[in-house]
Amino acid sequence: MILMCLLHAVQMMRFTLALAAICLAVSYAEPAISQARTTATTTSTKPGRFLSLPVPAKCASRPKEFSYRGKNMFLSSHVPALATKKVDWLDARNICREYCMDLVALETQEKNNLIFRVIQQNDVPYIWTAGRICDFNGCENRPDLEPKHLYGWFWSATREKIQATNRLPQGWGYNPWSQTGHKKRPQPDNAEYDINQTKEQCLSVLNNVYNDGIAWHDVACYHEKPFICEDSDELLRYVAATNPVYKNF
Ligand SMILES: [Ca+2]
Repeated sequence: MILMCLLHAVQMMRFTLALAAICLAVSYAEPAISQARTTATTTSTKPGRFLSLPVPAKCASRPKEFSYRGKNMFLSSHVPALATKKVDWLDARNICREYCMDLVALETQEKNNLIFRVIQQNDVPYIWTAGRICDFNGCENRPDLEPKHLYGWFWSATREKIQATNRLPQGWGYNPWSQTGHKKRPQPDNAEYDINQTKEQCLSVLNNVYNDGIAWHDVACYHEKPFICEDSDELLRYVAATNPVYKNF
């Protein structure tokens, strides 16, 4: 019985991962507007990209720089193999995922404060987070996500919704979205769309790029940035269930 349940769980996980890979194959990555393309090349130059599956040996030896509530994290620029790497949003996710991690999700003010401190103390100019706007296949016919710029954002790592962008999030003492940007308007502002018709679909934390302190910005996903990875319970469970050698992480 236990074996059957385990097999069922593994099958469900495979299905979920396959579904996630299909749903997010259309995801592209981006950073600050100052690096915006000026041509009409509006989509990724790397078509047909998918989410990566975890690599058990990398999961077992993943970098553990700091942790929050039992989840290990690392800043890519502090890992020797990744120190000089700046990558687009999907590449950042996939690098994390090979370690059984994903881009960091900032669900609470306490966790957001921790990540803001890491950025401040290490003088990091910007990072990618797991935040993305739900505007790909599977996000249509969802009145709860409309209008998208207010209600359509979510943490791709956990598929958890992000609270309305124009209000103080419940349980927070400040709105993490910047109140300014390229258009001198509150974020998200989809500003790059006016320049080259590239949508700002990914969530980056920028460090005072617009003299606005450390704050959230919607940015075009093709921009290349360092990133913070966080343990993915889902991927760790998947690897533990499918690879008896890696039971304990
Ligand atoms: Ca923006």
